[in-house]
Amino acid sequence: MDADIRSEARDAYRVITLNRPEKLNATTATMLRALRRAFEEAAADRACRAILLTGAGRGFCAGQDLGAVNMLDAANADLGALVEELYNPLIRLIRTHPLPVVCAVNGIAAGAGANLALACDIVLAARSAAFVQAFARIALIPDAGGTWILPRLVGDARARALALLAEKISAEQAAEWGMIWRVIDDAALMTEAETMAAYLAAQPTATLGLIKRALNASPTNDLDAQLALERDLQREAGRSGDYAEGARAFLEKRPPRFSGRM
Ligand code: T3D
Repeated sequence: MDADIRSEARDAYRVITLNRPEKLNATTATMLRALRRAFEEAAADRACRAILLTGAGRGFCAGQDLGAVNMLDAANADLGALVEELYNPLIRLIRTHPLPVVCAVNGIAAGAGANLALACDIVLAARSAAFVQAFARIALIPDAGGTWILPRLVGDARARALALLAEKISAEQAAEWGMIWRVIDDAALMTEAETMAAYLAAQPTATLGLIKRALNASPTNDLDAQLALERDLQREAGRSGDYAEGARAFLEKRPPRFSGRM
């Protein structure tokens, strides 16, 4: 594993840590490739049933490392190619990942770093953390899925102001607006995030993957298409051993023991 990314296996989940703390975990091509590999490896590991993403040091991620782009040559740089090769596959991978992905935003999340966090399924943030769509400050547009996910999370008016003004907002404001799930006191963030990852890792993993599929399809489906999709996915879920176990455990008044498989 590349030094810029740490991937640590716990009992049934992995903790993936962005690891360039001296640069607030600003991303480089090497780091983004390693991050993608870490998510792919987690998907291929049958023992892994959840992922926790966080950052080392005082920041979560300051977005693209602006020092890694040759600024003198910036006018000729094809940032579209960079986005296509490095950011887009990563955001798609996280959104469609078969495992639930929790993000513990331990500090500032700026630019693509903010949108990387928002691509995760459940976002927890330290009380001292903040989010900034920093792009317009350097004459770029929000990428890493920002223009897709922001209006869906906070509505058009807030998404426009966040993107055009590039103002920093606190974790508490982000939670109040529904941009993230919950704010946690700084000292408790990682304990709570690991507890959540461990909880998710003991749930019916394959069914959680189906839930993600249904939610991912929702923004582009009309009601009829979504109802049809729910029927199909529920058919799959209903045939799983975990459904039988969940129903049996309920009737027997005991906690379920989910295998995580279909
Ligand atoms: O390739 C492309 O450009 C296309 C893709 C673009 C995707 C993007 O993400 S564009 C947006 C890029 N990110 C930014 O514009 C954010 C830049 N950083 C900041 O605005 C501030 O650093 C923060 C608001 C994130 C945090 O501020 P603060 O005061 O807490 O920390 P700081 O002192 O500014 O930063 C600490 C160090 O990290 C500092 O290094 P030094 O002086 O101690 O050696 C700073 O230069 C470095 N750093 C922070 N962000 C970046 C960075 N170095 C390189 N790239 C960064 N993005």
